[in-house]
Amino acid sequence: MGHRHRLLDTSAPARLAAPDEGIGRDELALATRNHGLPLEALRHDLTPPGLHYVLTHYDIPYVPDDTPWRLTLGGHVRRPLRLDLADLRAFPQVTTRVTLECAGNGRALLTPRPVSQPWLVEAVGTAEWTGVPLRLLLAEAGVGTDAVDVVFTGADHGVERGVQQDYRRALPVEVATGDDPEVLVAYAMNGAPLPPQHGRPLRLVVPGWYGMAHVKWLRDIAVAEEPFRGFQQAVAYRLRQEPEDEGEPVTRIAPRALLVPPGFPDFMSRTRVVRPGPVPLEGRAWSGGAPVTRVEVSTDAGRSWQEAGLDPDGGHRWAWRRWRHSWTALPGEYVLSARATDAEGRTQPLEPRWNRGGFANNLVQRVPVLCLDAQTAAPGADTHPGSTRADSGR
Ligand SMILES: Nc1nc2c(c(=O)[nH]1)N[C@H]1C(S)=C(S)[C@@H](COP(=O)(O)O)O[C@H]1N2
Ligand SMILES: [Mo]
Repeated sequence: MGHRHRLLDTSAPARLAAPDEGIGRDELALATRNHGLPLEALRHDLTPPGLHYVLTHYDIPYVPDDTPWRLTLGGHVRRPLRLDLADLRAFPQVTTRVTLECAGNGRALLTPRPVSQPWLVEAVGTAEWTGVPLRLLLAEAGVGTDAVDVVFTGADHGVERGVQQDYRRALPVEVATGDDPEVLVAYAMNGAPLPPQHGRPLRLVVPGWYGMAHVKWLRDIAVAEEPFRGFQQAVAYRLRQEPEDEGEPVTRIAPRALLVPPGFPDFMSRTRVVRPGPVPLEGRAWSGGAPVTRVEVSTDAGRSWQEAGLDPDGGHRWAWRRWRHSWTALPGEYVLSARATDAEGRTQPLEPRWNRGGFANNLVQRVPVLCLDAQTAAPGADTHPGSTRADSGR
């Protein structure tokens, strides 16, 4: 399955930040390459191009439009395949609306902070992905009866904690050949060819699973008769308390609800400012394990909760659902939160659940809000809200 060299001595565990260590230059460099969804864009059913979050471990491969692309499908199969984009388009085509979330979403809210891409809560987006069901390609190739894993390789290459590698991840053969969820080899996003940062020209889409499974720039699929032990499977993306733990693999997306932050923001703190009176609250909720069945809202930092209304899912099982709640704001300071629960009773914690990689932290969001009294809240240009909290620098 390709070669792997060690550039450095060992694959050191990912670093944890020291108790008072701020975000460093290396984390800042990752954060400027890998951007999140601006939370106000939660208003869109489908995330507009460019506002969907992006996470890329190494470099975005340069794939000009006229580049011939071959997807190979081999390993333990009866008939190895070599497919170009026209071959893939000749297979039945499926379009699925999918909410994608990075497994590291929420990482920077953990203490101690695992040093990596420092997401707060914004590593999410929803798109319509069009492509070929993976199970049809595997059926065409004929999967051996002793198959265990199906391994997906991207065209990007890098070195991570001393291990040089192509980005590579596997799915259990039952998931790869199953139809719930229907895994796609996708060639379009929102009806257009994939943008470079989202995997042009081909990517895997695994509805309900965290982002790391959705291999971009997909160039090879290999059926394996032994469990895949590559870096992104056996070293990264495992829930561990100690570096030497074997850990549980990160798989499906834990439930999460997010609010569209109401009112208007303070430039530096991003504290929200609202005027007294009715403040409609809305947001999105999703879960990769089972459909979201309940969203609750709190305006007092999680001390009390009220039931929010859930919009119909519109038949989009794998996409986020809109929720709404009406709130009447009185002058004062608030912390708003929303909490999702799914059909199997999974919900979101009020205290973070820590693990070394900072994965699957679905801690409830906290949105600080300042409601001004009616006088200071008068709208206008260059008025001074009268509170130091809302009076930003530029
Ligand atoms: N080839 C390749 N595929 C990849 C990655 C990568 O670095 N290389 N990153 C993964 C991770 S960790 C995430 S969260 C998603 C992000 O997908 P997006 O950038 O389209 O939102 O892609 C996944 N697929
Ligand atoms: Mo990710």
